Amino acid sequence: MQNNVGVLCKLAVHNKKIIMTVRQSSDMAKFKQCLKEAKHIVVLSGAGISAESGIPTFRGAGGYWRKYEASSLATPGAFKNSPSLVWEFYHYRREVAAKAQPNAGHIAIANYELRNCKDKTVTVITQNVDGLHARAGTQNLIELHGNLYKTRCTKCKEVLINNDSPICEALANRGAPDSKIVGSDIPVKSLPHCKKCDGLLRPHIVWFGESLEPTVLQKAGEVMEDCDVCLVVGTSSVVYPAAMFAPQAAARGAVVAEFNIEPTPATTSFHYYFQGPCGSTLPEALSD
Ligand code: BJW
Ligand code: ZN
Repeated sequence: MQNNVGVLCKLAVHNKKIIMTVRQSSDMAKFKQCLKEAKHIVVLSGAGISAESGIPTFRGAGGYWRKYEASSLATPGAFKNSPSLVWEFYHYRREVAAKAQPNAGHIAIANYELRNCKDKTVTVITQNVDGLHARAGTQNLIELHGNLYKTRCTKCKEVLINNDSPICEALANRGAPDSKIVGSDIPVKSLPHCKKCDGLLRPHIVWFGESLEPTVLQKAGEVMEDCDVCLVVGTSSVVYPAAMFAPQAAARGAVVAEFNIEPTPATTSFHYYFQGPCGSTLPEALSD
């Protein structure tokens, strides 16, 4: 891997751009030294960390289910318009994620936390809803956008863990990603319902246009504010508020390293960039 790739590190905070005189680096040995000296470490992850577990990312070729862009179904409007279609989509994703296994990237992070928890804090802030960080053994975990295996009642708002497969009888053998399948016709009464108040259940996931849970957002803000090193892993850094976390940390002086197969709009804001599949780059970065 090339050292000192020679990109000036631009730190953008809101619309103010500060040009720093440091050069972006891909010097793994130097980054590992920073990690050694750090006391508070945050890993901010996105869909790319689960790509090597076979879970499609949101943007790019894999980000379609049937003819729909995944992000067009992750909206309150899509659920209002067709709860049946949106439940098929989430049923499919629940089944895919349940069969997937945490990969070398998830495991490297979990093992790093386990080895270092006596003298450092290591927090994973994930945008992912697949549960793979927790299954790899990560303890200190903030799930910003919810979880595929939690439901929320649209009426009484109760949030419950639900690992049923299928989540209801009517969704058995549904959710195939085949682009020739048109529409979805499961009657609302046959979709998952609340055992307490009989309200329609929805996935406990933050859709576009919805606010993140205030307590979750506050906790994430606090650990980002405290961290001295941040690893930004497998995220396109285009979805807010998560997209601003790492550039803000870099702007106040934290060391930020990005791990991605390709550059993102945020890459030039960061001190280190490690290009490649994070199932390979993370085990190297987080080994002793
Ligand atoms: C690899 C790899 C390998 C592949 N190794 N790397 C400010 C400005 C403009 C807009 C807004 C703003 N503030 C809020 C908004 C609106 C909106 C937003 O951000 N829109 C943008 C798209 C412009 N945000 C919201 O609505 C948020 N709510 C909010 O802020 O409320 C207040 C508010 C509302 C409206 C206006 C203003 C304020 C909520 C966002 C919720 C996001 N929800 C989703 C779907 C739910 C989860 C689900 O169903 O699974 O979350 S969207 C989707 O994107 C999902 C993801 O968590 C999220 C981020 O995607 P991610 O993880 O980065 O994945 P990809 O696919 O984009 O990237 C994968 C990356 O991996 C790529 O870079 C690859 O190269 C890389 N990769 N293989 C390493 N092996
Ligand atoms: Zn209810």
